[in-house]
Amino acid sequence: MRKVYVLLLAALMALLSCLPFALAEEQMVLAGYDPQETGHDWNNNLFFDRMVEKTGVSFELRQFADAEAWRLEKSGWQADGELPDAVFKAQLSSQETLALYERGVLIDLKPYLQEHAPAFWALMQEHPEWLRDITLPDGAVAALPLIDPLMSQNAMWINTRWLRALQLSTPTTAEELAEVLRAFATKDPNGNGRADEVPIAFTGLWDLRFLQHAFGWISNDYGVTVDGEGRVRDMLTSDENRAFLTWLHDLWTEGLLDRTGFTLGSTSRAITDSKATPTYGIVFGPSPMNMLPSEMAGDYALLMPLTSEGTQVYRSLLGEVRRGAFAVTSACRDIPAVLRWVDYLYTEDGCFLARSGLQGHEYERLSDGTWYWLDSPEMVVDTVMKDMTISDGTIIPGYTPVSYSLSFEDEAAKRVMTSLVSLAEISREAYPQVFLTAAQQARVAELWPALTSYAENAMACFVTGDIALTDESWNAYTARVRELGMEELVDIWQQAYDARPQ
Ligand SMILES: [Ca+2]
Repeated sequence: MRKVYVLLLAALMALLSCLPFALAEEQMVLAGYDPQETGHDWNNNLFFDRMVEKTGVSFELRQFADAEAWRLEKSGWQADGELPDAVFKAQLSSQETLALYERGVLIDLKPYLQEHAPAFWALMQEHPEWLRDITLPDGAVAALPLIDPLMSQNAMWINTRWLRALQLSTPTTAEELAEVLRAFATKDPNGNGRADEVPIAFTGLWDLRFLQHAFGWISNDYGVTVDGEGRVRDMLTSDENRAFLTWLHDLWTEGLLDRTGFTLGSTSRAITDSKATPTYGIVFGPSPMNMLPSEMAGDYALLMPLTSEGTQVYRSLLGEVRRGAFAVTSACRDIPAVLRWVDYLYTEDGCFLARSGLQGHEYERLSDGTWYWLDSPEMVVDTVMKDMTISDGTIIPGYTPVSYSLSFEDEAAKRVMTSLVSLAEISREAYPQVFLTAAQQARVAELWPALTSYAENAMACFVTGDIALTDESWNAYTARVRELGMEELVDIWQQAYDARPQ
């Protein structure tokens, strides 16, 4: 009898010990896209284990490593179908966010944020403009972003060694810039006895557009800007643009702009040989290191935006908010838990955990806040970025405080970051991030390709002089741009702008 009892007890114990496994099967599902190239394998990446320790929330992880498979997965989601509880590294376009929210797949997180995502909510209170960027026209918040005040920027980097060699001061206006470029072109600042200097290296109108600021205005890649009264303006056909293109043509005629600027891509322009003679006066990019070997890059300093009639402005390439990084579905079994998990990434500790791993394991911090990797650079690339951190590849939800970027021990990186902080203070988006309706999106997709292809080509021809810029040619250009639908596009951008929450 006693033996039977023991057996029963053993069976009961076995049953009980199975319980955690049974519960484990009920784990919430976190799905997302992290491409193969990052080397991330979510089920073997320490980030997720450490997040369990920090937040007490664990997930069954469902990683998609193929972009097309992930896109198809998202497009197939229906409110009554099988859904993950939440999506991380979601790479949701604004159209996907809106469509999934409208079909009831993504839920409005707004009512939960204050209570269940206090770190995120505090940031939104401090920066209402960030909240506005992620808020749908009906007031809902369907996806959480990455917030990084030092988002990738297209800055101007000027060769300070040349400035010193020619005893020139840093230019502060368009006129002074032209003077400096002339000196670069004619006075052999690299000292090799040849006129091989390229005063401004650039790639297409895309780079040159960043010089519009020298005349007190900026525009986005759709050729529009928002004025002080909230009116969207077509800058492609504006008098300002005509004056700007005329100025560029003068620079071109004087040989101050890279002759290959309209024909070669940026990779073929980059100097990779550290022993090469420096030939570039000004380069564009997020850092001089994109175009120059590190030995040379140290000579290049950020050229602060030029001033025009007292106005100093610069176009922010991406703003401070990258949308669509995280969302919660209508199938979510525990919204507060999911938000507690993601909220950790909006704290400084969470930023470090996602990007640098764990203090004492992957990185260490000095008392002044400076942090450094404990492993060699090779180890960081080969192992830490793959297996201990998650920020590589698709954007993560979270907040990257400026202090994080500024406190990395590398001197060259610190110099670049410090410069970018000053630039960020002056920069703003020419047109904010909006949510277009499906109909608006379709119309833009219909009109824009032909319009931009025509306009970019015509403007490049005005710069090079292949088309002389006269009243007649300008009128023909503006007429064609309007004919291709610019006014309708401006209306769409205006409607989308007006639909933003106040
Ligand atoms: Ca030279």
